Amino acid sequence: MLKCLLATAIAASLAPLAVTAQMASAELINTAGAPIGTATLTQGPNGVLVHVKVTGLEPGKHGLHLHSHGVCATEDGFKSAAGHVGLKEGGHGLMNPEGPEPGDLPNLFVAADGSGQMEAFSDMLSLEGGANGLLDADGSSFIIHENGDDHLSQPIGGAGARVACGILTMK
Ligand SMILES: [Cu+2]
Repeated sequence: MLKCLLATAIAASLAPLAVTAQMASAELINTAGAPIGTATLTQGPNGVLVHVKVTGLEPGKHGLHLHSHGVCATEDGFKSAAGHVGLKEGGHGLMNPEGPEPGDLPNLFVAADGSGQMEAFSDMLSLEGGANGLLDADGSSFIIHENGDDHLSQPIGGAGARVACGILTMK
């Protein structure tokens, strides 16, 4: 009987995790429209876990942000993805005393063979609901920039052109 109760208690304590773990993902494309990787976001109880995996990018550091429109148009160099999620004048950068903007993320590091990965956690984001819900009416997109983000310069940390984009959709 006790064993049975324990098993039930363990099952009950594990169940909410399985039920509430919402996931969203974005298929990343380069400026030629070719697929180069995937970004995955998992909603946790106090924030969002971000995982990005790419191939075929220039080696080195690349700025990585969530932009406020779920649009990836190669014709305009991904400009129609608009600015960062939670854009705030003068507020860009993880190391900025006036920041960061919720869409700001740590850099993605790409190896000599063009492959790269990063994982990060943000308590300023949520998939749905809240001021910075990513899957709102106009959606959101992942943007990878040409250069690293210095986490301080305005408005995008000196990260340069947009070299990859992916529209976030619920999994
Ligand atoms: Cu950006």
